[in-house]
Amino acid sequence: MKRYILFILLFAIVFAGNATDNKAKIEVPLRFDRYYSYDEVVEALQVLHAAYPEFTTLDSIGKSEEGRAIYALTINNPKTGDVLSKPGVYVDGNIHGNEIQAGEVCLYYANMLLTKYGENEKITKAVDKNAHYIVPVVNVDGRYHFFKDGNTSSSNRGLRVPRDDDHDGLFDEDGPDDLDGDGNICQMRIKDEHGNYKIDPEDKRLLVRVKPGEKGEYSILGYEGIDNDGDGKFNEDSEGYLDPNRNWGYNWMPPYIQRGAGNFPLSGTGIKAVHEFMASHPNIIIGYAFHNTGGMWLRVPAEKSTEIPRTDIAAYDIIGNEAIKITPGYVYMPAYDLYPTYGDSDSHMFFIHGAYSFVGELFMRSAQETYKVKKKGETTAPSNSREEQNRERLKFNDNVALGELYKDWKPFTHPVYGEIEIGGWVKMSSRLPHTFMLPELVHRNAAVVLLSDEQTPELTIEVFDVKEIGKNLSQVRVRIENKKGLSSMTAQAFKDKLYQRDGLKVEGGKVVAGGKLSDIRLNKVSYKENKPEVQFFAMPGNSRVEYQFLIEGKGEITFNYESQKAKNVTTSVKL
Ligand SMILES: [Ca+2]
Ligand SMILES: [Ca+2]
Ligand SMILES: [Ca+2]
Ligand SMILES: [Ca+2]
Ligand SMILES: [Zn+2]
Repeated sequence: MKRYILFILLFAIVFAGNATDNKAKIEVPLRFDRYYSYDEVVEALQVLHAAYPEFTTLDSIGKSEEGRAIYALTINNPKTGDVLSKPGVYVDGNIHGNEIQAGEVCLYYANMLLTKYGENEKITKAVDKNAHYIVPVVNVDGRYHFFKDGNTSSSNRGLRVPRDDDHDGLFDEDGPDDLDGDGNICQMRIKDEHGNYKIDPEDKRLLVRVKPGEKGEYSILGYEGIDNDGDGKFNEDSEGYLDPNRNWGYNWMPPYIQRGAGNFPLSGTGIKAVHEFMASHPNIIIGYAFHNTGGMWLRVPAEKSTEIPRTDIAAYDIIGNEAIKITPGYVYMPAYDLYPTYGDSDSHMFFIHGAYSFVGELFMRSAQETYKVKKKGETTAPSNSREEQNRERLKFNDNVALGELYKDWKPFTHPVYGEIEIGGWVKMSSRLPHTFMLPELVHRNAAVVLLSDEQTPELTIEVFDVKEIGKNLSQVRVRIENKKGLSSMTAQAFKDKLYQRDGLKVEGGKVVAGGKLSDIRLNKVSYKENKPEVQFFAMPGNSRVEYQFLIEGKGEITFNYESQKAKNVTTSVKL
């Protein structure tokens, strides 16, 4: 008897141990066959930083409305230069609380750079060449609550700034309620012979609409929930809503023009923190904001009437046109083609911080929705009716996703409706790939960021011709090249004088005249009228320019091309 009790006790201890320790240990390399909760993302960043202290800085750059820390991981090889001296590549994700795989893309990118450094040539070059700034989770409260609370796949997107949606004087008083406590907000349905739905004869878990004159079996009551404030309406005022991707500084519009904009730009505490982080890293030359869903690479403008210089579009195209091949099925287009937005992060990055900016809309629903066979000779499977698509999606759930995407209908006694049923698609069922598909998604999208690392400017400078043309007077020709696709400064930033323009400075001797060699064969030079020792110009992608200077005096003359975003280059000549 005693042994029996001891055995039970031991069993209880082991079991309790397991129950409290259900969190997987987070180690380097990170895993991408699962999703990390907010706390786990923080831990993942900490273990990466601990494993590569010489290459990484981990900063808490600000706090959310609920006081959670927003982390930025900086990856830089100090042996190849100071972090601010290199073209900066910025990557963030999960600004919408439910778009969690965006965080995984960022973590994967960081993990890839650090774990493959020294082993893989491309990665080694990217780490040595660029400064990498990674903010995996912008909406930290959103990620926390998406895991912890009952949600649908598209709820819990905004910031935790209370708002009285139904103007009853109460704030966020009636959100959806996870009645069965399974972590999902599913659907409620009730038996009803006058209802518009009946059981799908082909799959009894689904409902189909009745035809005119046909007898119904069910009515759909909507999302799981009760009337928390007893006003006769269900779930009419849920958390927020402040859309963090409508709260940025460029072209912000108030809420009566655009819902969710917030009371003023950067009113979200975390949004302001991220803006300040970008501002304090003026070397950021390209930025990615990852979202879901739809399979898209979006560039500026976000609103059709805004004009973007042609040369900037050409630079975007170099990456965009390649990105759609790296991520099959994605499209590349201006953001306004999807719908116009104001105060979005990509416009903010481009117009305020002078960086090329992409939105990566991760994941195509069709990837896990369709479960159909192409007939011989067909290039794509035929598109089916909505009902047929639901059946296919459910087959995908059953036979590929191990049944994890859909909850069978279960009876529930509702305080108002009485006997109902709860069931349907769970929060992880759409907008997110099933975890077995996650590794491919994160890799392909991180590969696009890697491609833009390669396209950040690589400048060279040389003195290629020196002639003595008079007593104590020399003619010196300098050539600067940019061998990569992105300009050292966007044409927009140059035009707007967003910051000190890139340019060439001559030091040493007295520069009598200087200017661009507009035709080297005909010796044509456009001399600058004043201060010829300073010439302002950007180095566009894949470009080469020659400058000519007439210099009085002898000694060492240096030529510095200085750029806020590209790495400075310098050369000198002895006259
Ligand atoms: Ca209210
Ligand atoms: Ca539930
Ligand atoms: Ca209510
Ligand atoms: Ca409710
Ligand atoms: Zn989004």
